[in-house]
Amino acid sequence: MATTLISGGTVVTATGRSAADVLVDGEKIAAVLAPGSTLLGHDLAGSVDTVLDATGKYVIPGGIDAHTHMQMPFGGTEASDTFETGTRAAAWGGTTTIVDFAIQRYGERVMDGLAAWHEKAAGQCAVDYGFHQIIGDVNDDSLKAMEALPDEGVSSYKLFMAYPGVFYSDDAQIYKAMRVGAETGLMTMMHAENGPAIDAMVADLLAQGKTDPYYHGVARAWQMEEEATHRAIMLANLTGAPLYVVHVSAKQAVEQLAAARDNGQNVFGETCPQYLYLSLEDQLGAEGFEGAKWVCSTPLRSKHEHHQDHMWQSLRTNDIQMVATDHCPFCMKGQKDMGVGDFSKIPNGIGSVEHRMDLMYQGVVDGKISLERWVEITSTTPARMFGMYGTKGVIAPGADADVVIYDPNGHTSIGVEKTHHMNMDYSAWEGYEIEGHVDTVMSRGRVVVNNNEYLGSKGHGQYVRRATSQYLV
Ligand code: DUC
Ligand code: ZN
Ligand code: ZN
Repeated sequence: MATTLISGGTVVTATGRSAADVLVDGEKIAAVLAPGSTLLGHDLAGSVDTVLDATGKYVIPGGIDAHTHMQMPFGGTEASDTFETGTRAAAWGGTTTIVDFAIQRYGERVMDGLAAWHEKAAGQCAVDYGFHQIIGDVNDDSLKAMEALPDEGVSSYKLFMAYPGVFYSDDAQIYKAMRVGAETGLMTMMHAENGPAIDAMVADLLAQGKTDPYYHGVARAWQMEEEATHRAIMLANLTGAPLYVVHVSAKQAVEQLAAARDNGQNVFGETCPQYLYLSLEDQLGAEGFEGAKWVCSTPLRSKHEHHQDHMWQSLRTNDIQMVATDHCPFCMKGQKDMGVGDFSKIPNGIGSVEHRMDLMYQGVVDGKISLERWVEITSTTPARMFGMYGTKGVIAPGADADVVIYDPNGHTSIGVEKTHHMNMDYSAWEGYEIEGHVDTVMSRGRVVVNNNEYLGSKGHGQYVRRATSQYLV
């Protein structure tokens, strides 16, 4: 087994930072040592196969993006990143594990959906991957199948309160699924927006001739998110299901989660970089059809209502526990442009899997979060939340050697022609300048990115069988 010493860096974990060398043996971290340690009297650096110099840099556990949709069929098309291109872009950005969503569509069986997603991903991925299970048709058969998900290494499932006629579950279905989820030890993930009311408002806006991308944000008002979040919390309270609300964007939804947590309920919230940096006015309201680039759901919120500042604050105070991307990219040409003249036909989603670690590191530079919190919300909490901790999410002996060397003195310019490796014809983050740089990325002991060179390969990434969430009580 090849050995590597990552020497001279500052190891940063969710709980602190220290000068330390990291010894990697094969696919695993073998030791975290005082700088310059010796092995049986020998200089360690002289005894290993490879030395990676991390002097002046941070050594962190690889990022975990717990919310992606590679090649997801959606909105009359399919997300433009495949498992191959999307995980390669993830690697470029210091993300060494993704958790994607296997889909059971209406009329299909759950395990057939899961098998189909295994088929799409197997042999394609550059970094490791796991699956959550979308239950798009809650019925007796799918409720039974949910009980078997832990045996498949799937410890979480997702329901939608939005998208009637596609993935939508009504309250009775949510209640039934949550009961099974609670008994089975699954984390219930929820897309919390009031879909039927949104669809009625979309029809009203279109009838008034309001067809621009901006109106996507108007129709999916914060009230729609707050109401659904509250309803999900109440149903979780009733059934005893632990609840994880995905892509939280409205400060009122955060307040619902915070109140429930203060009340002792086991609920959690995830946000995404777009809800921290971007807004209804500046992006969705861009000239002409440009706003389509940022059509995603939940939508970008008004900067005048200060949702973005509140979201950063919620990350600091742990009212929101982690950051994923909801990576669901579509190209402008041939995909987003299906919605010219009708915003409701624009495929929902933006791509960020490559930039999450950088965008959140900029939050450290800007004084919004601490260095340790950066690691916690991008790697350690996702690992704990979704049953991977110990193997992933930490720099410690026995963990997978998923390691990123991050240079705080480096620089990253984001743009479709610059650092972009996602399969998209635009960047939602065009022009963003990051005061830091992903220098080296190791995935299970193999260097997959080094000094702006890709060294990984399709098929290196393995399926991660996930255990029960550490946040279940
Ligand atoms: N929201 C998106 O923007 N895209 C995929 C699905 C979702 O809920
Ligand atoms: Zn969603
Ligand atoms: Zn999603």
